[in-house]
Amino acid sequence: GPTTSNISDIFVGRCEEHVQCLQQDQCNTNTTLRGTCDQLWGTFVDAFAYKDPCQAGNDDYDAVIAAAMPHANKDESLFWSGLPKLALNNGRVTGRYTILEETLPGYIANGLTWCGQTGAPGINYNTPCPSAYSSGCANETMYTFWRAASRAFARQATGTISVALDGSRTNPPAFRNTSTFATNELPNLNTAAVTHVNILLVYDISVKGDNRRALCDKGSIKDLQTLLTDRGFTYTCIEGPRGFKFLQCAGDPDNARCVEACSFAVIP
Ligand code: NFD
Repeated sequence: GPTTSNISDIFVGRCEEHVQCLQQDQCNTNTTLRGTCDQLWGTFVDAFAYKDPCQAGNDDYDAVIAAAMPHANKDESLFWSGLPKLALNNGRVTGRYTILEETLPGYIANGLTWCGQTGAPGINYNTPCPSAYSSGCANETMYTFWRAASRAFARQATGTISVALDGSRTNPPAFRNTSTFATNELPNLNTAAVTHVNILLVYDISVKGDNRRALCDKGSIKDLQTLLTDRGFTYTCIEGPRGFKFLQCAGDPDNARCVEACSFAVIP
């Protein structure tokens, strides 16, 4: 669609929510705002207004990210790839993990649509913003923002990091080497600060039949492990981490896979 209506109100409001810690369950991350939320909106507009939305510069959002650095505590950074529908995207439910969408820049921007136009008023509120997947739009402005945010999120990660992948998909495979995770996050991990990588292969309980399509020692996950080893990281890999199964089961408690998981509670 076009730029989200009332985006300036939403942007500043979400920024204030994060900085003032108004969403109580979401106050697990340090906020990192330099200046005010109104100033951050101004910096954000400067990054894309009056510009062709398909010709963003790679560094157009660097000032935005510098003013609102993503932050996660040691051992709590969680990257995800291919999982927006598996209970992960809004981050409220991930407890001891922090995803980009819970940090200041990710919280503000998640789910918003925006793009510029060369003519006044500089922001396109009327016609659909172009997709980064469309031809000639490799430098699409929103995706440029997410790349910048993802780079910064990866650079600040310390200790054990985790990556959650969709273990139930085959095409693309669970680890897609063209994903933001592969191209912007993995290469920006600080090899001196990150000690270990925890791969979480999440299986989708809504898939009929065998949902364990990816395994730790096979296919794309082996490729990922090779990349990690080459960069000097040790790793572990978990097939079907329980927390992510319970998250899905909370939303679909009668699913046969969930009933099974709780059978230990039946007293004979
Ligand atoms: P994904 P990922 N062009 O599930 N992140 O590894 C355009 F336009 O495949 C967060 O790529 O995982 N959009 C958000 C794309 C967006 C493209 C991007 C592309 N070539 C990255 N590829 C967000 N919250 O919106 C992917 N997308 C879009 C961070 C598409 O909307 C996350 O914190 C898709 O639903 C995570 O650590 C979404 O990006 C990692 O990068 C995710 O694609 C996930 O990127």
